[in-house]
Amino acid sequence: MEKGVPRVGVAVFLLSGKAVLLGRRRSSIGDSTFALPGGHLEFGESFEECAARELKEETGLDIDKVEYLTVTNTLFLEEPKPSHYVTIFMRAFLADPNQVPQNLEPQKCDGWDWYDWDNLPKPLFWPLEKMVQEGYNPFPIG
Ligand code: 8DG
Ligand code: MG
Ligand code: MG
Repeated sequence: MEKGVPRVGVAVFLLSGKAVLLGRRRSSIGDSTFALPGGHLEFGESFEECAARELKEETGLDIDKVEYLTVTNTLFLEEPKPSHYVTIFMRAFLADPNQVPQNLEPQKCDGWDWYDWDNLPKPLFWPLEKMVQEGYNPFPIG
């Protein structure tokens, strides 16, 4: 196996009511599975800046109340291109609740939609599926 270096991903739980924004990936990693918006941390960025930039690039949405939730250390060895990600998970809300997601990178995603946390689509991107199975909940308490 050709070894690269670990990379930093930032994934965003964008929440609206009981729902979360997901899109079906078109990628060498997790192709055709439903995943959170997000991408790679760029040089000099804060996690919050990366979250806001990726959301804007991928969905056109402006986000608000961006905060850190958790981190994972994940090996994608079964993928066409084996890779290793340290992924920072952030939570955010819509800056304007009337804004509608657009599919601005159709080569990377089939489209964005809201899914109730109690009724998530299948198959989820496996790292996300694992978090859900372990009982992870991104919603604020109370
Ligand atoms: P970029 O060129 O826009 O910077 O990157 P991207 O094409 O948008 O990257 P990405 O694959 O969407 O996200 C980077 C990595 O983050 C991804 O390959 C693996 C990791 N990652 C997880 N979970 C999730 C998730 O739920 N969604 C996203 N988008 N990435 C995730 O570990
Ligand atoms: Mg991106
Ligand atoms: Mg992405």
